[in-house]
Amino acid sequence: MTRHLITSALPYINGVKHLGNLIGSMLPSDLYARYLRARGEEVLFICATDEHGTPAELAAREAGQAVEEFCAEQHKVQADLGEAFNLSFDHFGRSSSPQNKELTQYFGNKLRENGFIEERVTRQVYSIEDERFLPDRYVEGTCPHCGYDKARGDQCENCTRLLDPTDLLEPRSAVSGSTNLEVRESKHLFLLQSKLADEIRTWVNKHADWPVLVSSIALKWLDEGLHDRGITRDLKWGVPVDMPGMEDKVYYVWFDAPIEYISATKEWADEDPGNRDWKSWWYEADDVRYVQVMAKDNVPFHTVTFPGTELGSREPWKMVDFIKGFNWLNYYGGKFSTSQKRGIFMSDAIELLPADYWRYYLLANAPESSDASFTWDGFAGTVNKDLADTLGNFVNRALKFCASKFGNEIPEGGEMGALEKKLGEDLNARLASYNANMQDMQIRKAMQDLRAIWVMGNEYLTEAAPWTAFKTDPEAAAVSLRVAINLMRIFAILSAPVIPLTSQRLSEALKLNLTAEDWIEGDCYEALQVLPAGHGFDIPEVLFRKISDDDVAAWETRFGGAG
Ligand code: B3M
Ligand code: ZN
Repeated sequence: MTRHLITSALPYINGVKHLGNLIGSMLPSDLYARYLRARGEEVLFICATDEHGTPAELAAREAGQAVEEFCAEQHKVQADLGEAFNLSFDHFGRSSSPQNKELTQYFGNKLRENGFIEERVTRQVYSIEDERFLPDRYVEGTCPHCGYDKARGDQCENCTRLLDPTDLLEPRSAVSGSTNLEVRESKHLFLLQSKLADEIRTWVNKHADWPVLVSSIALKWLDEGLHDRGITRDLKWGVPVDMPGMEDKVYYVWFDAPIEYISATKEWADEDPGNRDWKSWWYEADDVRYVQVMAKDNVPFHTVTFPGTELGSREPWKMVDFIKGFNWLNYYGGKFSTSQKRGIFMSDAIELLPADYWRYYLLANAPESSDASFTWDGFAGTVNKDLADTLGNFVNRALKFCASKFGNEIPEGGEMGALEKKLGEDLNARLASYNANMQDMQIRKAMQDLRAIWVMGNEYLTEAAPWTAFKTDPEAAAVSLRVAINLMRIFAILSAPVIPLTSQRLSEALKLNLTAEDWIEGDCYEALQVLPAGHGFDIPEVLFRKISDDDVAAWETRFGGAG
């Protein structure tokens, strides 16, 4: 039996994540994990906060906190928001964990032993007042090409030319504004990716099933030629380099962050060592299918850099089998931005509406084949049409009508006929497509299938018309209500990976005791007959409230809309 390892790209620690981050990795990986569990598969779903690097240090400084304290607090904030959105991680770890320190140092030493790491002396800008080396992008000054006075040491945003910090005129520290800078020499570890390039390419080429978005980014990087990369930094916050003469250095955040996928698995196992084995998921793990989910900017690090680390270890570490990459979700055509606080953040979203509204909207509009744009109008349209009118309305009107005519249990009498046979066949076809799209992680297509399945509920009721049938043929009305309530059970099960909370509410209203392992296996015509006459139900509160024009106007004002 194949076991399934799923990792979501690790959200960076520097603040609450926005909806673009959510749909770029965490939510689609959760959908996939939930789906596979429902199909009875063994799943390990891992995520963590990515905590090292200069942006974390600077965010902590801005918050007036020590970086350790800042990260601990932000980790908790992100873990709580993950729970609020029902992200079903088996473990939500921290890249600052002792486990990650150990494994990062382990990989560093292995690579060095195997001749893939060498020491080189680099020249870097040092800020005397800040008492630190400045990463290139934290040196600011005037661009020598276009005169733009806020150019960064790595690139001029105005003319897009790539720069070296020493190219800048009147350079200053972006941390403090100090102009008291000098260039100092510093010794660093370099990962000799050029030596691994052929092996990495061979490995990439073995994965013909990767989405074009992913393989094209990987091949572009390989085609441009892999440069040897500095993998250490002169910072205090990070995994310390445990090599002589390197005492003041830490590993570069992009070196230790992917290793945290492994380390987080170890964190998970260390919580229950008698019952959990991290290594069997990662080492000589031939029975594991490993799927990673991420936004497109992270693809190079997962198709080239991290595989290079694994290959260079010369040990049989589990390498990724399938990568699902996403484009950007924009906010009114512009970027969501954590640093500029533009767009909608997970904390805002959950305060406005329950998780399922966002989960469904985001998955149905996932930026899969191209970038997508969030607008409040679009959001309201999807929620009102699909969730409120199609799914919610079907449930409430059928249950209410049934209760008023037959009481709060499934009515007896009558026989299923041609209409129900056709419904069973239509369901079979759609479910096959839904299963296939879920397996392939074709998220939008899967959501179209789910919506089409919901639509069958209203279409069935419209044709069967129990409200008119009741007057002349109460048995016929009883059949269609019985079938409708069984349909609700089917909806509750098939919708669970997408809208788990609503599914749970339906399960309670229909007294189903559904678990995360339930699915509709086999013939849907049979599934239409699972709940027998006499089975009791409650009428749930309205499942989804409609979003009004006033809501849209208010939220556009609050969050900034088109303007
Ligand atoms: N932390 C995502 C980002 O901040 C980055 C992902 C790491 S995955 C190992 O862009
Ligand atoms: Zn310029």
